[in-house]
Amino acid sequence: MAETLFGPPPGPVLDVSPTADDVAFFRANGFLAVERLTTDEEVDWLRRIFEHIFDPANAGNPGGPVDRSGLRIPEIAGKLTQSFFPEMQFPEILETNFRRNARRFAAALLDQDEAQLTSWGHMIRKAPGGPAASWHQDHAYWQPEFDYCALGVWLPMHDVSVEMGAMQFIPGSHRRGLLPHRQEDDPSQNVLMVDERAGVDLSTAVACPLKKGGCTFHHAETLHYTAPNTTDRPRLAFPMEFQLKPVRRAQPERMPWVDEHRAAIGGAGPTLYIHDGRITRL
Ligand SMILES: O=C(O)CCC(=O)C(=O)O
Repeated sequence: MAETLFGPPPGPVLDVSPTADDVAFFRANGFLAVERLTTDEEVDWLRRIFEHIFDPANAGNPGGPVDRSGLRIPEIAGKLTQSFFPEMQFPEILETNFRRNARRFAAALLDQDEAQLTSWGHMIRKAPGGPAASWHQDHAYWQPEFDYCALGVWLPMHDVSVEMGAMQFIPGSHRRGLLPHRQEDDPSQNVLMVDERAGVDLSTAVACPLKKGGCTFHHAETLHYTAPNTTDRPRLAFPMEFQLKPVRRAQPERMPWVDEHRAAIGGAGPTLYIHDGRITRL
């Protein structure tokens, strides 16, 4: 049974929509920073859920955080931990300003019917001293057997600086399609980075520090990165992915880094479609 430990999302209701300039900027650059997507009250409420999920006292619960720091640097000072699909345990997340406004933006930015877009969320905690999230495209993490139409929205639970791990993007990289990636760590860990052969000019990167209540959007093929957290505070971010139902391809896409991960964990497993707190098979 779903927990209702935190009650419904607090008011006030806030409705925001993208401008024509926002849409044009996203289409040209593959990302967009939005000054306010939801209220401070709602971010505080989401943060309480976030801290509950990441509380060591709740370790091992369904949806509990997993270590995504990799094995490469065992002595790393802080961890990067991630909890998948918090809306399964707390479906009231689906009733937030955050999700409603983000879905409206996603429909306009992707030029899709809002009713066809579904979401899944994950929460990422980068502890003080926690590692970078290397340059990657989200699509690189997905299944070669499917085509996707998707974007991510990234909502921090507080003001976020570049030093804490704000999002950074390579403008226009979404127009290059899926780029070659490689396993940055042991393939069992599935920590990906774009391959040097892709020839990415990192000098064009744009960093997007945010005030609480603000967010960034990025296309599934926009290269993005977050720096190591060199502050003394944990960086808490709640990304949500919006997508059309993935479409099976006639031939799988060539994604050798996915093959490597599958081999390391003993196979592919069933392909699941996680949508709005529900799971079905694709
Ligand atoms: O939160 C981070 O550090 C990385 C987030 C990310 O890569 C994403 O949301 O796609």
